[in-house]
Amino acid sequence: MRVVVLTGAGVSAESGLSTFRDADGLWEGHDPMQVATPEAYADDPGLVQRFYDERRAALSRVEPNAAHLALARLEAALGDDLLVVTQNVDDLHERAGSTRVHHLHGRLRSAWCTSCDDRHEWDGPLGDRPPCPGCGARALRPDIVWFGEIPYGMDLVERALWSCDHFVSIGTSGVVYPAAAFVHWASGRTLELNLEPSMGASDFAESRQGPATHLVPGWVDEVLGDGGPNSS
Ligand code: BJW
Repeated sequence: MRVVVLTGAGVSAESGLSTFRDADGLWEGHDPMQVATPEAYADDPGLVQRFYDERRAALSRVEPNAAHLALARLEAALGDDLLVVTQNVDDLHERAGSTRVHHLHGRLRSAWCTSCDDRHEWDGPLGDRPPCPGCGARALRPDIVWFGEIPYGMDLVERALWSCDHFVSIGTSGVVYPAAAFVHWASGRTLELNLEPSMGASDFAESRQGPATHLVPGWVDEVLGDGGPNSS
């Protein structure tokens, strides 16, 4: 049984990380959607770096929740037959124990040097323009996919979707492409788990509403008890 799980900001909300489009989604009076573009970075790199420096620092103050842990439990049972594709730039899936995680929109704890094109694991701020550990240029930017940029690893994601038996979308509003289209590319049964019906809820074979910390452990129990590798 091959399973592809897509996660969005809602899966990390109960860990204390803000979503993008819910009521508290503003930052210093700026809409995050206006900050997450290459044009915004070119206009005011300091502002954009502060936005991501603050979010990178916040990672050390939060912990994975029951939804992240349930997905790690699913990987322990399914192994290579599970792929978690996350739009999130946090590291809560990994800290919960998941290893088969693909970050479609990049990672906060990675810095990309626009001079030498290398990427480096990064925990501190970038706003003070530290030199690239590889080439020394002061050209490090957040390793984040902004609007108008190409998401990472689309080949891998497409292949996984075309051959999956189950596609489950968790905690995403379904307004940002290409992730919003994955439900149409998935070959298997489709299920949405979200606090409220997303924009594309009617495209899924089934849609369940509630907090991720409740819905995801329940769904994992179902998969492992019915048709999972432990069932006869
Ligand atoms: C809970 C919960 C709880 C809350 N439990 N649930 C016109 C038409 C179509 C497309 C386009 C268009 N114009 C431009 C485009 C393309 C554009 C796009 O989609 N724009 C739309 C706004 C229309 N997309 C792009 O530019 C992408 N690139 C691209 O398309 O390249 C072309 C290409 C594609 C493929 C192959 C080859 C070429 C890039 C998109 C980059 C997105 N980047 C961001 C910011 C960077 C990351 C960061 O800073 O963190 O990524 S935007 C932001 O939105 C972030 C997120 O990953 C992404 C999705 O948000 P998400 O996760 O869904 O969060 P929310 O807040 O929207 O929703 C949270 C949900 O959780 C809600 O539904 C809540 O109800 C729920 N929830 N608590 C369960 N406890």
